Amino acid sequence: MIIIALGANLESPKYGLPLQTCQAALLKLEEYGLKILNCSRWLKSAPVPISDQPWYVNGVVEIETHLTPEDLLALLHRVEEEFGRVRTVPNAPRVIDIDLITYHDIISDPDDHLILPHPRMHERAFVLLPLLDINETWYHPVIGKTAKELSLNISCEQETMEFHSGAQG
Ligand code: PH2
Ligand code: MG
Ligand code: MG
Repeated sequence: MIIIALGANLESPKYGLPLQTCQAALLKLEEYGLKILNCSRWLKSAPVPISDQPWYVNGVVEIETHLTPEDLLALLHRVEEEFGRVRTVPNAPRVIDIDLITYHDIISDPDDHLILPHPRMHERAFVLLPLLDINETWYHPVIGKTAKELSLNISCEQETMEFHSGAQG
């Protein structure tokens, strides 16, 4: 299973609110040849670490691709750039962030440029909770726990909310 995660907490001049930007980014990734197999619900989530940034919109998507993990990551970065992502400091607010979470059962070497599974995915509500929509039994090959088990250990300060019908995000 290949999983990517999307997040946004700033409006984008071209695509609008964070939810619309995430949805537009998915369409763009399809144009670039990724096949979208499953899409989670979208969540609103408090910034991690806690700060006075706007809340994020987050979701995860299961995809299929013939790209290698490195080429897939390069494509994700290219789409981030096309959507106006400007990299400043870590965890800065952003119009779009697209992360590669897991690529089948690949486990990277610790000094690889691309760490798989994503090194912080197992502690983040905004990745784990949407992942439950897609596959609760996904098994973290390093930690040895399922997505469901990992979700039970999420720290309680990570607030999340579901979108209600009609919400625009
Ligand atoms: N992304 C981060 C850092 N913190 N917090 C939330 N709620 N959602 C995110 O997508 C997020 C974050 C770094 O990429
Ligand atoms: Mg990220
Ligand atoms: Mg990122």
